[in-house]
Amino acid sequence: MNKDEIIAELFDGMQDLDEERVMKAVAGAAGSGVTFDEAVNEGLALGIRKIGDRFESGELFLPHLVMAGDLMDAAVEKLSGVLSHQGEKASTSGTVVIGTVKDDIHEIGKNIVALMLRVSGFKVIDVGVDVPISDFINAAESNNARIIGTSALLTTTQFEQRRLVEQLESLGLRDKYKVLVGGGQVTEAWRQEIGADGYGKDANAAVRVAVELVKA
Ligand code: B12
Repeated sequence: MNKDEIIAELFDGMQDLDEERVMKAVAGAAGSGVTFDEAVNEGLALGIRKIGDRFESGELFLPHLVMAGDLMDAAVEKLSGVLSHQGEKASTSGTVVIGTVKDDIHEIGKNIVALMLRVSGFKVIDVGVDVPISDFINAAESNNARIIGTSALLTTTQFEQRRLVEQLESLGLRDKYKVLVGGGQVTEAWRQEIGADGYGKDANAAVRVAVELVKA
């Protein structure tokens, strides 16, 4: 399969929750010319978003989301071994604390961002999912981090990203850290509204913005 066919297979296989098809495309990715970022962002991630849309419209149910999550995890894990990551290298090494905010257990996107930051030269402290703001700050303080990144996939949990900025301000720590936000419905407009420093629409953008933030 060539690059376009691999991307199409990853997309279709994911949106059909067809594990065999996805894994066959993953195995064929090496040597096809597809990059890790293209396979994830243009193939798998677009496919899993279709699953989300069909869940929202009532056509699919929670077990389908769970299956989609597991399939995405397995595919990304295998792809990361098969393909090399092509991204901007951070010239200054910096530590990033990253996690998914409280009451939110979505971790696939956060894991991809963490992986891409690592291969781009950052030290990454992944604090996991369903993480209270205080834990992000404690991890940043004890690891001498430069950036705190939060992922939020639910409209209801996005507000935790605002709370991080407020909490840092009230502790007198706002200038010490660059705050990076991302996840499903998060936008540049939201970043501006809450006064965060950077927004990444996908893992590539996350790395690019993180590199700029450590330079600043
Ligand atoms: C898989 C999935 C699940 C899985 C997650 C498994 C796992 N291990 O993570 C499970 C089954 C657990 C799940 C549960 C639920 N889910 Co869900 N889920 C999804 C789904 C289909 C895919 C999410 C995903 O992995 N996308 C792929 C990744 C690659 O994309 P991403 O997360 O956006 O990440 C990229 C960027 O956003 C960015 N990024 C991400 N994080 C960060 C962080 C930083 C710092 C930066 C810079 C960038 C960045 O880079 C990433 C890589 O490119 C989405 C649909 C969708 N449109 O996203 C629904 C979706 C997010 N879920 C939804 C809902 C409603 C739920 C549930 C409430 C369902 C229920 N009734 O129980 C629960 C909530 C559980 C909880 N408390 O968190 C809704 C949210 C609606 C809303 N606006 O609030 C969505 C949008 C589906 C829908 N259309 O209705 N879900």
